[in-house]
Amino acid sequence: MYFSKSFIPILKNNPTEAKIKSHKLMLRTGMIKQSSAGIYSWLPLGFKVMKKIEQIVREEQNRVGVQEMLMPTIQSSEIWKESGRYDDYGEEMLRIKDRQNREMLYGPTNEELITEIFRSSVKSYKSLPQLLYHIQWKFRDELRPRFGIMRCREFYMKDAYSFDISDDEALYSYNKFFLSYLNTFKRMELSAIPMAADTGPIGGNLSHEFIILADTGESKIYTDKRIFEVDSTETIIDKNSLAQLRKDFEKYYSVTDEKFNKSEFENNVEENNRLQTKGIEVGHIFYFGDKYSRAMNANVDYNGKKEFVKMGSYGIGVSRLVGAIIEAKYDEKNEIMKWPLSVSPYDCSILPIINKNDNSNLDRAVNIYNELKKNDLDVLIDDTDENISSKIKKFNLLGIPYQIIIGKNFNEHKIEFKEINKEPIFISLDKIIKILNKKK
Ligand code: 5CA
Repeated sequence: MYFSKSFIPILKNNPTEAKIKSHKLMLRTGMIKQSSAGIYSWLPLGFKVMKKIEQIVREEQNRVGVQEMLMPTIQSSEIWKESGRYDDYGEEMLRIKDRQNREMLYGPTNEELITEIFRSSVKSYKSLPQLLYHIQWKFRDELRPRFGIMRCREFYMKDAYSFDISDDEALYSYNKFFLSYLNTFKRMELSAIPMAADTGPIGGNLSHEFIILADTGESKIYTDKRIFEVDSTETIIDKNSLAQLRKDFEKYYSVTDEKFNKSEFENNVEENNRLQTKGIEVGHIFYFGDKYSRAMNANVDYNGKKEFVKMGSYGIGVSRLVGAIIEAKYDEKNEIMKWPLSVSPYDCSILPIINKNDNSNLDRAVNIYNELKKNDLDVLIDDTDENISSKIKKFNLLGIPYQIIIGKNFNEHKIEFKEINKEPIFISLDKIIKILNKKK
C-alpha cells in the first residue's frame, strides 16, 4: 500500500477527549472513529490489527478441537425467558421490537442460543463433548462506556461453549480452554495471568479471568508474584497434563477484586511476594454445570437415562485486545509504538528520502516494495514528500515494527533496516526477507 493512497487519517495532536494511551493512539493514528457513545467504526489500520488478533484466536481454538460456527447478533427474547435471564439482565440488554411486535434483542452473550441449538440436535452422550465457538459482535448497553474500545457498547468477542456428560469431563473441557488461552495471548506477546474470578450474570462457581497488567486497567488484582514464572509450555492435551497445568497456576494466590480476602492473601503469600495492582481483563472462562441445560431442558440419553448436560462458556475480548496490546507496548512519553509482528497492521515500512526533482530513491523504494510483496509480505511505503525525520516520527507512532530507510548513500547490498527501538543494521534485501518471514 502507498501511504498517499491509504486511508490512515492521522491527527497532528493527541485528541483531548481520550484519557488512556490506547484510546489516544487509536484516535491519533486513525484506527477507529467514534460513531456514537461506545460505538465505533474500525478504519483500515485498526481493522487489520483486529483481524490478525481474530485469526490467532481462531487458530488456537481450532488447535484444541473447538469447532467454529456463526450465530446471529439479533436473538429472540423467548429463549432468554426460558433461562430466566431476560429480566435479570436488566438495562444492559438492548431490547428491540420487530414489525410483528415480537420482542427481540441484540445479543450480549449466547448461552441461551447455543443451548437451544444443542438441544434440538444432540440426543446421545456418545456425541459429547461438543465444543463450539463463534466470533461475533455483541452489544451491552454499558452505563458508562469509556476508554474507547476497551469498555464500549458494541464489541467483537469470541465466545465458546462446551457440553459434557459429567463434571469430570466438563472440567477437562474447561482446562483445554485454559491452555488455549495461555497460548493465544502468548502469540500476541502478552503475559496474561489467569486469576480466580467472580461469575456475575453468567453464573456458576468456577471461573478465571485472564488479566494483563496495566495501570489503566479496570480490574483490581491481588497476586503472588511467583505466578509470573509458571511454565505454561504444555503441548499435550490429555486430561492429567491439563489438570496439572491449572494446578501449577492455582498454587499461587491470584484473585480479582470480588474474590479478594485480606487475611487469605496475607496468610498465603509472603510479604515480599505480594503484588496488588491493576489489570485489563482480556478473557474470561466459566464453568456453570447444568444452570442453563436444566432451565432449558437440554439433556442427552445416557444408558437409558436422561441427563442434563454440563456446560461452560469461554470469552475473549477480540476488539478489547487491540487496546490492551497498545497499553502493554506503547511508550507514550517518546511517542513510540511497536506492534508484535504477529498482529502488526503491516510487516514492514519503506521510508525513502524524496528530494524535489529527483525520483531515484522513490524508484528504489518501489523496487524493494515489489520484491517484498512477491514474498508475501505486507508493506506500507511512504511515497509522500515529507522530510525523513517527520516520516520516521510518523511511522514510530504507527508502530509497524520494521523500517527500511532509503537515503543518500543507498547500497543495494547494505540496505538500512531498522527495528523500532533498536539500532539500524545494513543488510541485503534477501536477508531482510528472511528475517521478516521467519518472524511472521
Ligand atoms: N458468556 C461469557 C463467556 S463467552 C461472557 O460473556 N463473558 S464476559 O462477559 O466476561 O465477556 C468476555 C470478554 O469480552 C471479556 O473478558 C472482555 O475481554 C470482553 N468484554 C466484555 N465486555 C466488554 C465491553 N463492554 N467492551 C469491550 N470488551 C468487553
